[in-house]
Amino acid sequence: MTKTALITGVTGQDGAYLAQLLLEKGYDVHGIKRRASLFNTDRVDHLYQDPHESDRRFTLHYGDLADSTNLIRIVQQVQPDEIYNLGAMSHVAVSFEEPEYTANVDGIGTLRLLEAIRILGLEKKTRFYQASTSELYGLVQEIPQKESTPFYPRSPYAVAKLYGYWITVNYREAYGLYACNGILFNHESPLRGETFVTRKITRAVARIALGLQDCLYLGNLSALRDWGHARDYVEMQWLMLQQDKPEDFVIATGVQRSVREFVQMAAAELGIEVAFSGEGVNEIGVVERVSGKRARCKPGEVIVRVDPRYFRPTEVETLLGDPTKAREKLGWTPRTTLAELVKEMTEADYDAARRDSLVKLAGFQAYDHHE
Ligand code: NDP
Ligand code: GDR
Repeated sequence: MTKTALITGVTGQDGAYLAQLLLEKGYDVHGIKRRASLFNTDRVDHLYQDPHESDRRFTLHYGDLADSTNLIRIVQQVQPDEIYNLGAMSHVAVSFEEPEYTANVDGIGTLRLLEAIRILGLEKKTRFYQASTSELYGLVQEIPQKESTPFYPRSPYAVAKLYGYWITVNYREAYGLYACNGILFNHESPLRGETFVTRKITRAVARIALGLQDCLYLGNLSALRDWGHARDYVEMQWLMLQQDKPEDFVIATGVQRSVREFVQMAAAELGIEVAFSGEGVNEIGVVERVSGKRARCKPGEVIVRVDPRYFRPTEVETLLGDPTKAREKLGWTPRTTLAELVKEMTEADYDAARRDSLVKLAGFQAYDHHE
């Protein structure tokens, strides 16, 4: 029997990887996308199937986690075996600017989906995955963090996700729903949004190497994170819904690095050695050595500076996950090392920057010439 999955947030980083994985596993995949004034389906365009194709297995529906009538209608129409709730206002810094919207979408949005399952009498049929987060640990109470570590959220985003976490647990206990939380630590990829720190770094380093940008402005360089690859983490999201009974799992690599170290790793991929000096807002990253042919910058150039506008009112300084339970019960281990992740992201951004650079330097002329 073909299984049917419904993914909220299908146009996001994880949604794109998960949709691909489920299609490969033979699922019929439905995704919810938001109406926007510009195309917003770049990440899933390669999966798009014309609505006129008879054996279409990937379908997009307009919808929004802020609209319960729409969610109920889509769930009724799709009758999913599995719902993956990945949709969210997912940027921690932006949640301080849009706290009420974040609570509505990330917190109450989760409730709306769980209620849709209940209202439609699908408690026995539909399994539910909630995209919970290491941000729940916030001001950490224990190192490393595992499933039993107490939460201490530090942003409107994390507080909204705390509601999403507990309402998922509550519906599991109250109504016998197969509902699980994946407590995922940071996971990245070439599809990561450009304003999250890893992608901001790999994109900037590539552009600096090619002379398209002079300097990268960052906030807290000392923040420590446990970074994995999104492709590995969506596999776990699926695995969590295939067990005999629903449980919550921490998903992490167990390796921690600072933002500063991430910059150095990404720059090194392109032959740029960066040394940091100074303190606080005066800290700078300077090119110490350049090797190979890919980077045009010179030793002595300042390519990283601190801009306090990227500081958060309350920061999460350190996160490090303990994925022992996932390894033992799901047989899950991350496949991609941090070094491989940094390489993949930097190479992808270097290719993109090279295209920009070619267009800037010769593109229009070359185009005219060939016409
Ligand atoms: P992205 O920001 O890349 O994607 C978020 C998705 O949610 C996008 O498809 C976005 O649509 C959609 N969305 C935003 N607001 C709404 C709304 N009101 N109604 C419906 N959909 C909406 O996030 P990721 O893919 O990185 O993360 C997926 C989930 O996992 C999120 O819930 C995130 O909070 C959580 N998470 C992520 C981690 C990470 O490190 N990546 C770690 C732990 C948890 P649009 O494309 O139109 O903006
Ligand atoms: P995070 O990811 O807040 O952990 O949330 P982000 O990449 O935004 O920040 C990581 C750390 O880097 C510091 N930082 C900067 N961050 C950004 N975005 N821009 C900067 O210029 C910058 N300089 C330093 C931050 O202060 C922070 O400490 C991500 C999201 O995907 C959430 O949805 C998810 O729940 C968590 O990961 C786990």
